[in-house]
Amino acid sequence: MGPLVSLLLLLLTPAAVPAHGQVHVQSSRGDTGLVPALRLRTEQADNAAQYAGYQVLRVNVDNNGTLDLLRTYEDRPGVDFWTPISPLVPTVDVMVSPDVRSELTRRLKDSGGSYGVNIGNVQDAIVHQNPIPSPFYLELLEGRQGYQLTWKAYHRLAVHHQYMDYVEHEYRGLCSTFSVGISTEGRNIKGIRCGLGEREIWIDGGIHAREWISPAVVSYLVKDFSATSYKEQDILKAFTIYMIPVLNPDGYEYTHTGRRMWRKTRSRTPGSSCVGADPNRNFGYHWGEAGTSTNPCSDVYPGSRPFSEPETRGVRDFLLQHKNKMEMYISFHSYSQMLFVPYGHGTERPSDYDELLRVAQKGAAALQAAGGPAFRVGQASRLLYAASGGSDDWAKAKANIKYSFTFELRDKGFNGFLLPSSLIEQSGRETAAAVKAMIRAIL
Ligand code: 0X9
Ligand code: ZN
Repeated sequence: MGPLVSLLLLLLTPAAVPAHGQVHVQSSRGDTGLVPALRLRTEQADNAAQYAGYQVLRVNVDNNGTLDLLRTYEDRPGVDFWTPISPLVPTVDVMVSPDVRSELTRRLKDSGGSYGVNIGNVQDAIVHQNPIPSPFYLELLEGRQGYQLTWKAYHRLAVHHQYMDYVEHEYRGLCSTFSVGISTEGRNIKGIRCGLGEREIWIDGGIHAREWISPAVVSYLVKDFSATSYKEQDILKAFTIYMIPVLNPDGYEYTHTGRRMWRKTRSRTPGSSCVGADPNRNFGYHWGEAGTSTNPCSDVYPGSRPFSEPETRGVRDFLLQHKNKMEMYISFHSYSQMLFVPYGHGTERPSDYDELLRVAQKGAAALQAAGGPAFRVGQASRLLYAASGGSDDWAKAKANIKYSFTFELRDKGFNGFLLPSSLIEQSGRETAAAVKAMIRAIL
């Protein structure tokens, strides 16, 4: 088959593509019988099976009684809050085991509370999020030179790293790889810089392990600033853009092979059997205040001290070295469809808040103009909840980066962290439009 024919077929094939460099043969265990036409990755099927019978509920919190009731479920086994218990929002999304589900729904009914079901079958949703493509498409990808990354599937860390190596090789003189260190479990915290300019911009994804759309979208930005860089010459002449798709590589790999809903790093805490710290609570500005828990088992445990995690130390050291050149910091999370402006630890605002808001609003407008949904713009502490020790606040207050933002990407909870891989491409397209509009707003 000639390369042109292959390319044409690639473009025409609607199926998703593999999450690995090598092809995974369908396992008999992967054949659940529930979804006969679907092919599963072995590790994905094992991972999903842990969530058998789990549901994601959307609880209405229009009264304080319900908020208090939900608080009694914090840090309980079989309970995972997907959105924070906050008086600022009308609903809370919570994933529950079958046991907790019966208890919680009964108590809600008894107390006059109400809820809906966002995801009726979490196991199924995990399986459907990232299907293996057809054998025909796999064969085509096998024959592809250079890299296996696509924007039709969620990929493992090695595939993200392979893509950056490919971009460095293919766009020599424009892009080159870099590292901000090694994770707790020994993985490279790898990034790629593209651009020829003196001025600098930082973009990171995958701080939170389970928010898979984030690394996928950052790798889409890498593509935009390399493969189609001719369209972005104004940006790339003025700026060098540093991009790290997977800032928490240990957590990210664990979501593929261990627990799909893992959020934190994978560091060991002395004196506790619980693992990991929330990297977005671990930065050294207002560390350990609002929105954190001293319980090492909590998903918002900020670590034993500021910058206890090698992943956050890597960002700190790099950004401090670039203090005088770095002008914009953007961190990608999911989900909620919001774009945050500092500060998030509390409701105080920086003196240049209006200017930051102007740039963020340009981003949200461009995102919508590119066919995306509406994103709310404002402070996390006013739109969602106050949370301290975040990377965005630290970048603004301590690393002196004027324009600091956090995106909460798609969706609004219909799929939550289990956003289907078929939505990666559109998310990438609309988010890239937002980022480029924000950069052009400060050109
Ligand atoms: O809580 C977080 O870290 C972010 N939301 S998420 O659901 N992805 O976990 C929001 C962080 C906003 N920034 C600050 N609070 N500083
Ligand atoms: Zn997050």
